[in-house]
Amino acid sequence: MLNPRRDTSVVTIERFIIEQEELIPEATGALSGILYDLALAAKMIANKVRRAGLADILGATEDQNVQGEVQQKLDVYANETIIKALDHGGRLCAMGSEEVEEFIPIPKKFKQGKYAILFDPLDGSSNIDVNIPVGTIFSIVRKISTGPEGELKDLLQPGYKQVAAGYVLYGSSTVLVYTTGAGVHGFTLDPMLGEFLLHNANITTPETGKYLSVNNGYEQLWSDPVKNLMQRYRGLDGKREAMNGRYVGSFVADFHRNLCGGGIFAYPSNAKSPKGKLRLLYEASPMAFIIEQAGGAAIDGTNRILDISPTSLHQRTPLFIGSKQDVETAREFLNS
Ligand code: FBP
Repeated sequence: MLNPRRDTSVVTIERFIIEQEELIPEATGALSGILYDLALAAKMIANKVRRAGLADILGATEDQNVQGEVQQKLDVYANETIIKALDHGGRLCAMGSEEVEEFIPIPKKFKQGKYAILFDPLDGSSNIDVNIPVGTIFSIVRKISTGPEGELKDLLQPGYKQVAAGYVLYGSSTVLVYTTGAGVHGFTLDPMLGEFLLHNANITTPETGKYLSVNNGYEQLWSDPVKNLMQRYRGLDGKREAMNGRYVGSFVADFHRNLCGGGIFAYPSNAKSPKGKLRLLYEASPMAFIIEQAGGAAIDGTNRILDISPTSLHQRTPLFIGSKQDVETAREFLNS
């Protein structure tokens, strides 16, 4: 239980992480160290994103990532910045990134650690060049392999095994939101101080939401149960008030709005993408951990996202995530 006496003024993320660590007697500081390094990487990426139009960082590279997407220059910068911020601290044994096909081992010159991390370095990268918010998503698990070095299996763990998850939103301000399983906490980067300051401890999301975030452009490719579900959310079957349609096309931005204001983000499977689009390990699973900690829910249509056992690093999953009642409605429509 967090210190009830605390007001939220001038609490840096470092101070907050230390205080949370003190609540766990067996903590060694390794997880705290990873969270510090991520906060530093986020500041560096925010700095680039803020000046994107000025610095030669907009536009695409000639390369494609494992998803077959053209890599944006900022994708590459964000990916390298996170890897360099994390690889030498002696806290990690393996990394997995949306931008790298294979798992990323820790260079032999650095000490191996007891955690592994998965991340989407720049989510919503199709929005970079048009100045729409983008984000970074991360998920941290414990090392389970018994050998001296990390292995792929350390990354392929079901979501309920996560010890921490979070995201950074590079929007009108830069916000970092994370959980270590003891509530969800939000920090805003003060560009003058260069510090992430606590703006909201113990974030919760409403039971029933007002925002519907889905790409309607795929409607003709949806199954009938999905079409009927969307009719319900839109209030077209007369069973509820219509939800407000809001879709930025950056998962982190859509998720953050709905976390704060209540709502549902849906990326159903469709005839062209039978597994949906979003990746389980570094998009759906970390956000599922956060939303459940905030009182919401996340399913693939039937299963709890956090119970899905991953079989490959970049596997995709359909996703319905947000306010508990709205996710329950999805489960009813998609399993009747
Ligand atoms: P990446 O940019 O990390 O590949 O993320 C995928 C993403 O851009 C999500 O942020 C977003 O919710 C979704 O794809 C948008 O997809 P679509 O354009 O098909 O609606």
